[in-house]
Formats: sequence, structure tokens, C-alpha cells
Amino acid sequence: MAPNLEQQSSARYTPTHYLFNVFGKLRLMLVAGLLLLPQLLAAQWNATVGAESNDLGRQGLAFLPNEIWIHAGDAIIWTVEATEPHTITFLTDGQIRPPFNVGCPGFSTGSAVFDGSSCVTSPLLFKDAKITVSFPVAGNFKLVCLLHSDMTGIVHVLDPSQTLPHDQEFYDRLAQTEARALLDDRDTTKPKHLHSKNGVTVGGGEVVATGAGTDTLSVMRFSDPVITVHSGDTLEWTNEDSTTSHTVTFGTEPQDLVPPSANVTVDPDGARHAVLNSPSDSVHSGFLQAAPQDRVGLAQAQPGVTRFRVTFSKPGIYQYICALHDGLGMKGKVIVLP
Ligand SMILES: [Cu+2]
Repeated sequence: MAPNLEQQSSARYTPTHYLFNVFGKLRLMLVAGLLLLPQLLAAQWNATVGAESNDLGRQGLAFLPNEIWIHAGDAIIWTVEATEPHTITFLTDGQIRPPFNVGCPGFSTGSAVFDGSSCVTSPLLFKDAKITVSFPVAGNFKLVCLLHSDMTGIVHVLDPSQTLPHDQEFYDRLAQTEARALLDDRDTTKPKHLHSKNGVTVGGGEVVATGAGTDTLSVMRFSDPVITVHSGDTLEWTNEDSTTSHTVTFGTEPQDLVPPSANVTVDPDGARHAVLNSPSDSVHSGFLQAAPQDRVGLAQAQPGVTRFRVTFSKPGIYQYICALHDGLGMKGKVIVLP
């Protein structure tokens, strides 16, 4: 009698078959493991963006740390730790720097991959927002913020066969040390130039160089938030920050903050000037902004407009703000006595 099918198969299923089967499964697992190995070995690093004082008045415009060494395949999670927004941006070599609101063009949110062949940028990221960028290819990549021109860093992506110089704990300590050094810098507390009696400094800034690029401290405050003058006096505001723009804005904020309002004239030395006749009048300085840094190969920029003058013809209490940073507490008051 012919053996039934069950007997046939059990007759074939010898211990040798069993071992083959086990090894086959092991081999499959090994192949799968090898395929997954890069993902298993890929590290996730943490870095922070921006730092601020408790009163929000001192803003560290910086990648903290601003230099980091990782392996190809690793990812870095950047978390914004300041109220002032920032972008995390990798442009390609030779790419013209785009405006922050255009992106490079467009934006990545949540996660992105940068291998140097096409740009990656986040939109403006506000406090506690994150972006994860993975780096599949070795290379040295410059990191910038599209909103703040002197805020740069470098990510060194090494082949996985190379040894990394630092661990996450080192970068955490470095980030804290760099943030404290920026925020504790007191050089910006005093105006850097001697201004006339009726002068107010509109924020101050310092650019700090590191091996990987530059960090900036910007003080988002008017040096004399309350100042007293007499009617007929002219008060002069000066932006002493090379990176950050500010405005001096009385009354209603215009939609477009870049140009001055129509009631602003230009003095012979290029400073903007307005006359206010009543605390209910509106006037807007437009962006007070230093000229950008010069660099070989770039067109010469015009001198920046860093000064705004207001002549107060009538007594009263005149409130004003920096329309860009009033949310950080950048506000002032002019008391005009008869
Ligand atoms: Cu401001």
C-alpha cells in the first residue's frame, strides 16, 4: 500500500531537514539584521537653538552647540529654546541666500534629509518647536538661520569607520556654556559710542566668533526706556546691533514694517526724522539696520540707516515700541515737558 501523504512528508522530514530549516531561518534573520544594522547603529543627537534671559531682553542668536561631529546615517534633533524665532537651514554650495519667508524655496517640517545635493530649511520655528535632520552622506555642512545673518554653525558628518571626538554629554555641556557666555556678556549694556545728550540706543549686539562660525547676542531693549526731554527737543535713536533690525514706532503699527511711514523725512546725514505734535500721532521709523558685512565677490551695499530722530513739538507722554520685538518687552516712553 502506498504511504499516505502525511507519512510521505514525515518520512522526508529528517533531523537533517530540521537543521537546514533552522539555519535557513537564522540566515534570514542575519540578512535582515545586516540590512537593519545602519538604522540600529544610527545615533540621534540633540542640539538646541537660541537662548534667552528670563526677561527675554537678551537673546542669544546661536546654534548651541554650533559645531557637532556625527556619523553618516545619524540624525540631529534641534529644539528651539528661545522666544525669538529661528530657522534651521542647510543651503547648497553656491546657493544665493533666500529670504526667510521664501524658504530655500519651500520648507521642511518635522523631519528632513540633507546630503548636500538640495537645500533643507525649516520655517520660522518658535519656542519648543523641533526639527530632525538626517545626514546619510559624509561631508562638512554649514548650518545657518535665515532670519539672523550672524548665526552659523557646522555639522561634520564622518564615515562610520571614523571615531567621533565627543559624546552627547559633551555637547549638552558645551551648549550650556556657550549660552551662558553669550547671555552674561555685559559689553552690550553700555552704548558703544558717545551719543548726544538726547540719545537712546535701540538695542545693542555683539557677534562672537567660534571655530565653526558666529553666535550673536542681541539686546532687545531701549537703553533708556523712559527719557525726559522738553518740547522742541529732538531725540535720536541709534541701533547698535550689526545683525538685528529694530524699529521705533509710535501709535499704529503699519502692515509693512520695513519702510518708514509717509511722515518721515531724511536728514542730510541719512538719518530718518519725524516731528510729533501729539501723543496720539503715529510715526514709524522703518527698519533701523546696519549695512551687511562686506565680502569679496558681493555687490557693495549702501550704508545702513541706523538712526531715527523725532522732534517733539508739544508736551505729553509719548509711548513707543520696537514693532519687531515688543513681544520680548522692547518698549519705551518719552516724557516731554513744556
Ligand atoms: Cu527690536
